[in-house]
Amino acid sequence: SDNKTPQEATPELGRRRFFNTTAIVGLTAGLAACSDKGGNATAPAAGSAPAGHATAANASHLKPGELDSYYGLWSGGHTGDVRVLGIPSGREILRIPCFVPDALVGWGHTNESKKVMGTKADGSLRYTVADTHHVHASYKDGNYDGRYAWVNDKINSRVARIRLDYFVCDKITQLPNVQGFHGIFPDKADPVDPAINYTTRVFCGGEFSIPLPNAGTEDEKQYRSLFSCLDAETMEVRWQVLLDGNCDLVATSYDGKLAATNQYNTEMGAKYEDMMSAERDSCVFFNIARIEAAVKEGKFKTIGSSKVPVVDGTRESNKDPKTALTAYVSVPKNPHGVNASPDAKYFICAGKLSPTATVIELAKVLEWFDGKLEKLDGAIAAEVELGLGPLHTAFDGRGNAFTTLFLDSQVVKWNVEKAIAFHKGDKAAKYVVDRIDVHYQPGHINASQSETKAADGKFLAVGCKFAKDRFLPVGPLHPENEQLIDISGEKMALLGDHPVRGEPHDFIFFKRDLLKPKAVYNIDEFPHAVKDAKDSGVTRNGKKVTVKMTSLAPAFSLREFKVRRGDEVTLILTNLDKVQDLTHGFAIPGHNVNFIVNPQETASVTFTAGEPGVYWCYCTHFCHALHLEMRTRMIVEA
Ligand code: CUK
Ligand code: CUA
Ligand code: CA
Repeated sequence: SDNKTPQEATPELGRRRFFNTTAIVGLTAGLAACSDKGGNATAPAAGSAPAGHATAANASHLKPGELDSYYGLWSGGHTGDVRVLGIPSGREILRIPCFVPDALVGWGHTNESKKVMGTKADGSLRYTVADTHHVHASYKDGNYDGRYAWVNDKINSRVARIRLDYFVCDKITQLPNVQGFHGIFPDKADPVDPAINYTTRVFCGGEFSIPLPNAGTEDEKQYRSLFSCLDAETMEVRWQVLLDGNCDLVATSYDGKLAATNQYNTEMGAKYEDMMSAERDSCVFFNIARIEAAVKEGKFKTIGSSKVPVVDGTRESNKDPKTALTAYVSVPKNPHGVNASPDAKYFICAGKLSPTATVIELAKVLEWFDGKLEKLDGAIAAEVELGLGPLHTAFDGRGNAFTTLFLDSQVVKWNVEKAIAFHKGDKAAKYVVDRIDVHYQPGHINASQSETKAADGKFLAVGCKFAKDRFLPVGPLHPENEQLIDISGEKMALLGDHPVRGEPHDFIFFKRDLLKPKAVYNIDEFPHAVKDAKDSGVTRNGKKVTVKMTSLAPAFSLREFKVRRGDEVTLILTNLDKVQDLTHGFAIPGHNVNFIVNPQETASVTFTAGEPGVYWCYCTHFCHALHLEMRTRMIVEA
């Protein structure tokens, strides 16, 4: 490969230097390089063949019946869901609908899921589109604790929470006065109370700056972005911070004291050429304890009809380190991605339009807040060249970082302490350890347990944005290519390609024993549960009819039920089966009804009874040898 830092080869200055003010030309040239990769893709790229690692070569091929060793949670992009993948096999095991209706389970059709998703006054769903980017899970003692995961919807500024005992979305919150909500990350501890060494907050970065309140002014210099904090349990928005520049991705420190978001638009431009006009942007740090103290002391305002306290995090108001709520560390040109190292020492911010990664030392940022570090940029421990288009970084827990190079279609493995030594002047410190070609244009990257103190350095998953020629052609729409790389040795080895339905962005994967999912629901969690088949029946209140029913393979508790044309029918179904994997479905022809009930689950739907006639309601989810016979009749009378 021709992709070398100055250390590895004679520098090709034209390619390797920071993109300068003619950056648009540079960017265009870089993107042209993307299509080259597709054009000559028949020639296998050097480094793509698994080298060494005879044992690892089979690691992604599990024998029949063999279970994966890691759970992976993948965002679904604009399918609005979250996918559960087994790693290392890459098999998709489940899709968890969150923001968007799902026909398999009836998400967005049942009353229970509609309540989570949010409805308009007429009972219809407020939104049926979404764009999920980032999935992160709750922490305890620096590792995942298996309680929750959160995912963002960029389009409508929503946060969804997933319960990891049932793998279902149980709450969705919309952020006020935020557009283009992008980065999300839970905290890992409380900044003040050492007994709280687990997640109690979720931080959210607002990417698009807007007028606040949004009264439609055209002058973009008036636009601002907000950084939001949610309560992890109640999912209510606790506070927001007003910023100069935008927010993007989010990282949190292991001690709970700091959160940060990278800013690519410190210029506060409305056009991309304006957004990339400055040579340096920022990674802005938040002093969580001080922000919460300011909120307590009433030092906030509110915006528009929102009651959420908004503190002032702008540069002008936060010049004095001793009282500052925010600290803007400078980072080269349009950074993308900020990731916390598992040794809890650093945040790494990738340059995107600069070929560099910036290593920021958290202890120094805290020193600055204490008034003990003269210049904030003294917190920059290293700023080293990696390659073109660095985006996101993962870690192996052995001091190495892995950064995706979008334009180079590579992953670069580099040693953080050596990069720091190099930055300090030790030009013999060889910080780049290895490079591997990936296929193609990687965005997110993550290693097994990477974002925990238990990073284990076994596997690396790479979200390649373009699959091009890697799978059977299926017309113009290509899948994405999630590649798996063995990182257990010094050199990386490509293990496999996994096609995934568009369009995952971010993902995490962690040891399977961190989760204890339940195969059967607790019937008491459903307030409307029909706990006994004898409670089945039809009750009428004017035009409103309630039908209560249970399922127990291979029958529904009612053989038939009668309603009248135009009735508003609410049908409540409890699955009394207690056996693992015994799910039933319930469909009514002509009434747009179909949903499932898992063992001991209750779900309900509300619909208007149509034309008089007989409607065979049937089980849609294969459950029993008599699955086809599992039916009931809805008789609609005139
Ligand atoms: S962003 Cu997609 S490659 Cu939305 Cu996480 Cu970086
Ligand atoms: Cu019950 Cu199929
Ligand atoms: Ca910029």
